[in-house]
Amino acid sequence: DRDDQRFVEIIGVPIEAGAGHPGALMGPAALRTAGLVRALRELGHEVRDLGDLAPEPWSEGDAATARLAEITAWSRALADRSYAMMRGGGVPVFLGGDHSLSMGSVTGVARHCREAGTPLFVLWLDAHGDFNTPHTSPSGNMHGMPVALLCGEDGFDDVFPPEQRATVNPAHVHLFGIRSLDPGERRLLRARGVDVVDMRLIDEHGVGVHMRRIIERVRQAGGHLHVSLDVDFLDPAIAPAVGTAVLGGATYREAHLIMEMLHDAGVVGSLDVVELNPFLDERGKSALLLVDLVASLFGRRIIDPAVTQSQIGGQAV
Ligand code: 4U7
Ligand code: MN
Ligand code: MN
Ligand code: MN
Repeated sequence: DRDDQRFVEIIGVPIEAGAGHPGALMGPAALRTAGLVRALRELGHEVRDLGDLAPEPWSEGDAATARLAEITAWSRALADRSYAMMRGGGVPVFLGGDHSLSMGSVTGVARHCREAGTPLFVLWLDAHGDFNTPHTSPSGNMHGMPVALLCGEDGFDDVFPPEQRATVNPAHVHLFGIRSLDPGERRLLRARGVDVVDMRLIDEHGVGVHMRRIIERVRQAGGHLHVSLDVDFLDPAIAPAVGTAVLGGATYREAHLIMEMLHDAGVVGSLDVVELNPFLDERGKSALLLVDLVASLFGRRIIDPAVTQSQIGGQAV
């Protein structure tokens, strides 16, 4: 009886080589345990769980070389899989795993959008800008670099040689919830014209104002919106399962409102749920919250909006 049923394809990407703390490779399992597939099916969607991605074996060396080789193997395998999932016509949902996986997931989406002539927009829900390059990164951790790679910055030829790269226009990237930027990435973000909605703007205007602006832009372009949800976007009090907690994150209601607005706009074509570190969770509460947020993004609501509207006399809410 719903008119918004989708074909949702879920794939786990248990990678943690991009993060500073181990544990994120348990993320896909925890999200499944928390009921992600069931929640989406209960909403009436057709859901296929493809299990976890398995890349080709990578070569070992010293620690840093092995990490780069591992991330390269995952990124290339995931980009190919993501592209194939897009061609299949469903909504791919990528379960992390650390945020370096978005190098692969979004590259695959971008290859498809380029071919289809569809403008690609990215909404990056995160405490961090993730716009470091190997030259600017203070930590060397690649989960702090995916947006830079996706926007075509230099220093990533090991991950994708130029012919495998599919980039996103930095002017089509919206970073949202930001409260921690390193000096190098801040300079780069400004130079490339990336839209940064930091927590200060959210406090002053509320999330609704900026979400409406972003959604309207995607709609008018007839674009595809890829949403990348880093658990540390949320306040650590409600989502403690992160290795990179930053105080002052999004509240429960702010996060739900964002998901509800995105659902109603019908613009989201692909999703990453990343950086869940179940080793650091408290009785599964972060995983359960993420499942609730994904359910909101796919149409769960408290009450049918038509009912609410009749109660307030037909005024648009
Ligand atoms: B995440 C950091 F220095 N910027 O580059 C870095 F603060 O995917 C953190 O958003 C990156 O969690 C966090 O290491 C990456 C650091
Ligand atoms: Mn982050
Ligand atoms: Mn991130
Ligand atoms: Mn993180």
